Amino acid sequence: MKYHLKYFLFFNVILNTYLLFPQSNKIIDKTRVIITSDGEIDDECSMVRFLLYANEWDIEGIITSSSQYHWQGHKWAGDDWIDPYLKAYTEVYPNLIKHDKTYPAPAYLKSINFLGNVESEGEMEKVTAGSQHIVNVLLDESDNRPIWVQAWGGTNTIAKALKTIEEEYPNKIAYVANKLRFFFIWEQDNTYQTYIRPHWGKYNIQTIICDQFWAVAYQWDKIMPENKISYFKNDWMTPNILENHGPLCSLYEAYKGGDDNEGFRAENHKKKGDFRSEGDSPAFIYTIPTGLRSLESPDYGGWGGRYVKVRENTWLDQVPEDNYTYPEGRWYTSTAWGRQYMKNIYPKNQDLMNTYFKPITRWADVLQNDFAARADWCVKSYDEANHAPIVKIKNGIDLTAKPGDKIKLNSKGTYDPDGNKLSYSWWQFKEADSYSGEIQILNTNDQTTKFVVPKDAKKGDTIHVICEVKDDGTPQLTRYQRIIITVK
Ligand SMILES: [Ca+2]
Ligand SMILES: [Ca+2]
Ligand SMILES: [Ca+2]
Repeated sequence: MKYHLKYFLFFNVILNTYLLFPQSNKIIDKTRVIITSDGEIDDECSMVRFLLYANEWDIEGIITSSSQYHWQGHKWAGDDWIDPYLKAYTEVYPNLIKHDKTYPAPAYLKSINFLGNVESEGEMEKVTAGSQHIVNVLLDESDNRPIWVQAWGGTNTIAKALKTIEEEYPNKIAYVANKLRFFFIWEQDNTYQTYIRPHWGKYNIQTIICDQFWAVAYQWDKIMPENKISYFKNDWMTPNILENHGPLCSLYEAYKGGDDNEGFRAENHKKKGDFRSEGDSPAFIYTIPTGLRSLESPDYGGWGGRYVKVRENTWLDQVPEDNYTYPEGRWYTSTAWGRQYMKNIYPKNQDLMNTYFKPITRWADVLQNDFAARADWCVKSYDEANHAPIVKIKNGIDLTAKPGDKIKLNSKGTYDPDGNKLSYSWWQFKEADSYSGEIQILNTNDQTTKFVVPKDAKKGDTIHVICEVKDDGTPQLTRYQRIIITVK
């Protein structure tokens, strides 16, 4: 049965791809990503997790950049810091493809790994292999799909690529802008403000600048709620990730204990083997397909957080204070709300802190279990490991309805590739929908559910309902389908 489902799914993907895009030989439904990273120790942790999810995207570039914290010669991990991670990926790749044949070949990942602008903070004068690769990908008109360009460090290499396009291919600017989606972990240098925003701002590029990443950065132990913190402790990290999961997970730089960690505030209650930091991971976690449809709008919310529009097409973290004024310029260590809170206000007003980081912490247990499953994929056979449920909704996922209408939702057809028993939970994503009230969902733990569109819902209001499905495998895995009902 397991194999039937696997091959059924595989052929379905091939068939759908062929039917929808017969001119292409690519698997079309993957999200395209380029990552740029400054090689900080927590980028190294993020790199392990990123590579475990390499099957989820068309990875178009892995580029080393600088930042206000790191550049060549200054707290620098080395121009080739990624090499050991790609080497370890090469070693676990034969096992990873037992779980998904679409993991990219190691040689391919090496071929798109380049050194970008790294000589100093914010350097964007020189054409580098990294900046030029980004130029080439963005100008390639054989693939017009959007591309999520992520800054795990400074935005300078991205800025240099855009400057090259502006200067040498001015007639392609609009074409390139139309493909671009930005996800920055802070503005870790000044180049977004000094170059990208003034020169490319008018093209309305969707730009997420994230501060809520602090939930999974160095201060996770202050921010994670009590019921989720165990997933970041040695007792969980060591057996699930650090030990007996192959050479890639062995590279994961967990907290070593003592004061040997540059840039890390050693605290007595952190133990050897504890999670250290993955401040940049939200940039790619946001693009993992989970059924939450987070790529459709930054305010939908998903594993990588939830963001609100503060100007033009720029999305920042939702600050839980009335009359808060976002800074006009950079959103970074000196201005971002979460950083300021952790520095100046913590441990006071923790209800505000909990609200601010909830868009990430709410998923933290699920996210860690998913990570553990991927770690298993490095060493276990298909039958020994767990794989996430596939959630299907029979009624469609974009519905329209009038106030007073009865909505029935049916998730029959949802299945687990391992044949695990599934449990269901239907809930309203109140933060994400524009309807201000609450709907009464019936049979919240059945495969089918129903509710009435409230009488006070206005034309144009949206109601977001999540069908959340958990398997009973080890570790337990969760997937979703978001259904959006628009009131007519
Ligand atoms: Ca970084
Ligand atoms: Ca499963
Ligand atoms: Ca709402």
